[in-house]
Amino acid sequence: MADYRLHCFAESGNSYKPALMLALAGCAWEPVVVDYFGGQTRDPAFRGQVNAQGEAPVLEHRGRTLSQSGVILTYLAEQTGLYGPRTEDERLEILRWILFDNHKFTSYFATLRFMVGIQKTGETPVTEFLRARALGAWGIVEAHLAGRPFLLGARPTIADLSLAGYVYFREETGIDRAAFPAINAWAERIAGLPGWRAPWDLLPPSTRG
Ligand SMILES: N[C@@H](CCC(=O)N[C@@H](CS)C(=O)NCC(=O)O)C(=O)O
Repeated sequence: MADYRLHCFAESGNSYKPALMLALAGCAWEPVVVDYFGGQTRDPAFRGQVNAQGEAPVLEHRGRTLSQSGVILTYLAEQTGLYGPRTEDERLEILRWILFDNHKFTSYFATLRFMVGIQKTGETPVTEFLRARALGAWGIVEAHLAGRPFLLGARPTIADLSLAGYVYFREETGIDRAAFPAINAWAERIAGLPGWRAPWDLLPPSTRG
């Protein structure tokens, strides 16, 4: 049996974050598909037995059950000794970027992608609001990455794996990705790391109900 079990699904960039870490670290792991589109995250059984917060990803390891991709990435960095901080300043800088990612960089973009690219809602005041917020967050990351190869500088960390969760998806969002050359170059650098695989090659898809 694999050492790590990850409750996840391929359309979920938040699931991709720890899956990518497991792949890059060469860990023995197995996916447990979450049937998100079938409503599993809203099922009381899932909330009671897997994650009371009603979300993927969830990691099981040696009797521990962890949720929140930032927590899981932190745990995996500690377990593997890879992609983690080497100093207290780096620990705080990684935390800073992971919080920014969860609040703004991932969350606005992921919700916009879900509405426009997956649910096909068409343009609404909500999608206009989300796009403006996503563009603001992407602009901040673009400016930061214009001066360095990875978020903390010369080497990749779990902060990069967190922010990279959604950048490989190409569903329609109404955002011109060519306007973000530093983010695109950074995504290519991450894709060049040994063991890298795209989300759809790493994770099982949820069914579409
Ligand atoms: N901050 C969380 C976000 C997790 C999240 O939003 N997961 C989505 C899939 S990408 C989910 O399971 N949503 C369930 C729902 O809203 O019912 C993390 O980083 O793990």
